[in-house]
Amino acid sequence: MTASQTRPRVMGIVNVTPDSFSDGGRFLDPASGLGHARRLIADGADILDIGGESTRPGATPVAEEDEIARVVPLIQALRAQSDIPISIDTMKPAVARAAVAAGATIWNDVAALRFAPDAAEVAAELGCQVVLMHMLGQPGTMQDAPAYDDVVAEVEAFLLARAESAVAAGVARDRIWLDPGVGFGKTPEHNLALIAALPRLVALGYPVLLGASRKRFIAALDPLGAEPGQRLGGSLAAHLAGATAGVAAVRAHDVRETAQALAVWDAVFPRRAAHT
Ligand code: HH2
Repeated sequence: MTASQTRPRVMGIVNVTPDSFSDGGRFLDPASGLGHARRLIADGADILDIGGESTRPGATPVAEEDEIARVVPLIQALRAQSDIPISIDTMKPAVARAAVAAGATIWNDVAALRFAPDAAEVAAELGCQVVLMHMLGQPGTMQDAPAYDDVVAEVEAFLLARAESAVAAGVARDRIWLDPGVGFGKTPEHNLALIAALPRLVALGYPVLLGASRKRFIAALDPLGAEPGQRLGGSLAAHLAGATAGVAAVRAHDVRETAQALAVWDAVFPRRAAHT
């Protein structure tokens, strides 16, 4: 992140998975994955986040070599056509390593470098930026009655501890991002408390990533209910709240609409302080 940045960057989501919660199966073959990625770039994405394994509860775990086979050809093809920053959404060091060799520069780890013993060392060795996200428990069971005494304090303490652990392993402090992990072991109330507390997380001094796109807490607030494809309004509202709090980036499926919403927000508040 640079000091001159005035609005959050848009991280477009490219899921090359058969079972992601909102777009599983749509972009699994290499041509449609690349077509989707190019579309997101045209729509205004600043970063692309490429994932080959769904983290939704009940998703089938993916073998390392299969995950690499899903994401690496896409990263290589993209790298040949565009210099957009690419992030790899994986919990596996070997996948991060292969993705960085193919041209990714950010490792987005929803496990915050906890699920593999060598994760922090590999992140340090790769020298890439690292997103450390909060998740309570494991993906398969994280939504089974998540409970906290004080969700904001606990998520904040977790993220700070993970950042210190990454630094101790050799990751440069200025390459670390934090993410409260909307929907990862949280009730709708927990998610809302964390979104409301984003200024406190931003004040920790690390770039903050917010990923609220199409998540289930939005349906919980909609008296009509809403399938994932019907959660754009709620996604934009949450991401604009993040923008006001000073987050560095928002992770979105609907890149064009998100970029447009942020452009209007940016034009309405042109004189606010620049983000870190
Ligand atoms: N959310 C998802 C996946 N990765 N990474 C970060 N840093 N923050 C998030 O909030 C986040 C994330 C879940 O969304 P999606 O990729 O659409 O679904 P799935 O995990 O089913 O592929």
